[in-house]
Amino acid sequence: MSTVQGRLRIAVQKSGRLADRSLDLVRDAGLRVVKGNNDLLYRVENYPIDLLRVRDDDIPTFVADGVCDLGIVGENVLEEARNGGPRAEVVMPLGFGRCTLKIAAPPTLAYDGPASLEGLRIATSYPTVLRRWLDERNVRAEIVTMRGAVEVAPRLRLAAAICDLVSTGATLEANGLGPHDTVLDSQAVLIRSPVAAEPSLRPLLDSVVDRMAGVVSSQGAKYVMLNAPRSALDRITAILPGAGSPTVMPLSGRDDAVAVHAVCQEAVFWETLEKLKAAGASAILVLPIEKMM
Ligand code: PRT
Ligand code: ZN
Repeated sequence: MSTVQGRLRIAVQKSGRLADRSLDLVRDAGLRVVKGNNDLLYRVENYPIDLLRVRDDDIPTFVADGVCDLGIVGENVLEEARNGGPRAEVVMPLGFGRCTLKIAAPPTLAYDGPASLEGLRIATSYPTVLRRWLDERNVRAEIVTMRGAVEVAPRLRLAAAICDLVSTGATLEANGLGPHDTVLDSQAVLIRSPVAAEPSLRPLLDSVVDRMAGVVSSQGAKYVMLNAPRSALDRITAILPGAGSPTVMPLSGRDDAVAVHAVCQEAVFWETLEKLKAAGASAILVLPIEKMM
């Protein structure tokens, strides 16, 4: 049995690095979120859906157990929560919350690949992920689990190296640590419960997933319109980034030129426009895409 009778539940981080973007995604999918008097639970006023706002570490379990139907969480947290029990299914990567779980160490440690860690102590908040990574490489090392401030472990002589999340690398640098091997590349993902929702709610659940997929795929995508000489059509469509097959339409009163419309999945830079122009394109328009399905 999943969720409260008659309502879907989506687990999101209450506060922290993923909280705002998670809420944005929910809103962009057309769910009108209203804050109730309960801080843990926000209601969606236009659908029978609640947002459960929790610590990110609780999200994988809530979704795996069917307490929530969907969840938004970092892959790092999801992987760390693997325990051999039922698992939440990853629906799709969401393109935000990117970071890397990395081995890092002071310069005094001569690091030359995972084997350099043999017999050492490594501090981390991700013991499960690190253990798997070391085992796969036949490295025996001792893992010290720390909830936070992992980067100070080498200075306190608690560990010879660390395994921690990095985004800009500023924290490592400030602590005199150098980045080495990558243990995991991570970003926020949408996860779905293996426990089936009530039959009456399944179409709504599918529609929320589809809408979120639409929001994610339209992010960064642009609609490009231009006029092209027929003779340069192939060259011009080849320049359009990630366009698939564009729509080509006649221009009234002109046999030598056509209008080209295309959805570009990748960023369209000034350089691209300059190349299009040099190839003979004119009247180039680049428009944002609000929704895509
Ligand atoms: O309270 P709750 O448990 O929900 O939150 P939390 O404190 O566990 O997590 P939070 O909000 O800090 O991060 C949530 C998720 O954001 C993580 O699980 C990752 O998936 C993702 N994320 C993305 C990051 C970072 N980037 C990141 N840079 N999580 C942590 N960091 C840390 C990093 O470890 C370093 O200590 O931020 C610090 C700054 O990083 P640099 O490299 O930019 O200096
Ligand atoms: Zn957490």
